[in-house]
Amino acid sequence: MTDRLADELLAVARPLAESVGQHLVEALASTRTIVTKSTSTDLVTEMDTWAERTLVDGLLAARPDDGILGEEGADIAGTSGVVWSIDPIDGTVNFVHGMPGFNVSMGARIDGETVAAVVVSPLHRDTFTATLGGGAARNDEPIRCSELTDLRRAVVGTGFGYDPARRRRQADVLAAVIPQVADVRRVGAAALDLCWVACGRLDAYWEVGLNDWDHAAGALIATEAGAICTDLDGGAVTVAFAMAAPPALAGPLRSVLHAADAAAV
Ligand code: LIP
Repeated sequence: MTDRLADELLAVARPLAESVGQHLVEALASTRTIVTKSTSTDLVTEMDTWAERTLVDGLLAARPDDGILGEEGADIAGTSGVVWSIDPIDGTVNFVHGMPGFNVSMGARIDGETVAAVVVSPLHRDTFTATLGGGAARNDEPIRCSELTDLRRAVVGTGFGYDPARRRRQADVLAAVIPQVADVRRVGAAALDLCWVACGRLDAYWEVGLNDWDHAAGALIATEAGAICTDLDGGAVTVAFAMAAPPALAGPLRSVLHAADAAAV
């Protein structure tokens, strides 16, 4: 993989994500069809499907041989060796409620490793980008994660899945963690949680049960901003467990989450 290829991939994805993000803002006030997916709280709107189709069409127009995996069903194998993992609206519940935090997330992988990433949060006017080894940026300004060293002063993000039984267990973990940190935030969009760790708005983040498209782009952005992104045992982020923290907080947070049996939810 050349740096040039990662830059080219980002140059394809960024305008697509920014243009879709702008359309989502314009669609916020209009009536929309809302249906449910895995559970009654897992929502999908006609804008999720429109956004995914627009991103897929744009990617295939620029790079017809790439593979694409998308939250709303895109599943194209491709032949180029580049596979995109896209979430057309990460944080659909935020979108439905007209709250900031919904975002467009696109990560390009080669041999399973994300090499280029963009996350656009249009209501915050934020475009987060990264390329592997090339650093991370917010609106073209380089970003770094928090320099905090004391977990007790950390504002930590987390999220909840859509399955009610899992949510109950996640609430138990939250109850164990919250006395040991400064505060907790539930942004409602995993890609943005990771980007907020990248730029220091959040000191750290953890979540169980993400999908690939939730973390494909954000984990590269956080890593390139200096954060440690791992599963609970220090391995690669997976759909089973994701955490992101500055180097000084990663160990202490991992210990707290281990003690709370956070991976078992
Ligand atoms: C959502 C995440 C959210 C997480 C949910 C879900 P969606 O993505 O970003 O933070 O807690 O489980 O995965 O469904 O809005 O694209």
